[in-house]
Amino acid sequence: MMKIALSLGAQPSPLWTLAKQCGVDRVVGSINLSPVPNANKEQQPYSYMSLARVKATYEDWGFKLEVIESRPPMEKAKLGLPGRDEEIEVVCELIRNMGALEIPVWCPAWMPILSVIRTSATIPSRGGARVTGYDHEYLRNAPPTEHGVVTEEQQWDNLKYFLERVVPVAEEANVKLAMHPDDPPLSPIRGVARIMSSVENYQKLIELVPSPVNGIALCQGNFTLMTDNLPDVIRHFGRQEKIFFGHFRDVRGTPEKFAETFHDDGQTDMVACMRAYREIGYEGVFRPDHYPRMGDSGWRDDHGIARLFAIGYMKGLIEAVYTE
Ligand SMILES: [Mn+2]
Repeated sequence: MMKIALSLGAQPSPLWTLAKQCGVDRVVGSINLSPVPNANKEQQPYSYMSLARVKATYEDWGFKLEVIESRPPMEKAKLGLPGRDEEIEVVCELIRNMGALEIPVWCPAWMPILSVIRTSATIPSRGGARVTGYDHEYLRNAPPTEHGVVTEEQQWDNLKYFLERVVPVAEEANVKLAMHPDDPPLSPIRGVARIMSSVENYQKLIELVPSPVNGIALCQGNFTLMTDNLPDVIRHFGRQEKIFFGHFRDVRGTPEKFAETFHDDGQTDMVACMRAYREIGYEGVFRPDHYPRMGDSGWRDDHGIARLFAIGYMKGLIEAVYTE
């Protein structure tokens, strides 16, 4: 059965209490993994001891640390620049330590330079809630980045170089690699290729360096923009045992123009998706993500109440689908 996890920062907060009260027992670790200058190896955030303390703190509140979604700097690796081997060594160190601590999944992403792009965080949604979105029209005349044209071919070369070094370490550590899609799944943007943007390219990813640990984070908000039949895509990768983690969320629109939505208000058949996860025997965690900003304008509660809505929706859907 799919299990619900929440992304929670490594310091206890009122949200931890709310999550527990909603019956969430699993977390996706959100940790700053940037190397600390002038610190010794033991003091780095990806050291065994640092990660052990994070895991122990979650467990003090009754949370099992299922996934680490934070990433150390990987920009040189993504661009194939000098210094990439040092970045890759940090990634390998993180994965070895996760394995030793039995943290089963790491979620990398491969979006050089531009990362996740939104053109607005204040799009009006239901009842005055505000959501984020992307409209490529605003980037039509955007200048190229300082890196000029970055081709898909270069990106595949750099990703292959990265995976050839990281996958054997992950196999040894028994840590699964769940690659998050490009957000938006659109390529190129401002001259920069974004290769994790199509179902075909995801198949290419898992065949690039074949391994039981080389797989997918099925972020529904991105994948639903790559296909008009997300349940089929879930079955396609599920049959290959390649879905290791996911984000349970929805959008309305196209890769060129979309807005985030509440779970019950998007374009995707969420019930059919949940049935697909049941059919493939998915046993890992999913977390909700990209919550609408609820409440009156100006009222900030760090998305606490929208998370509660998302958890309730997911719990109800899981219970309905897994008992029918
Ligand atoms: Mn996502």
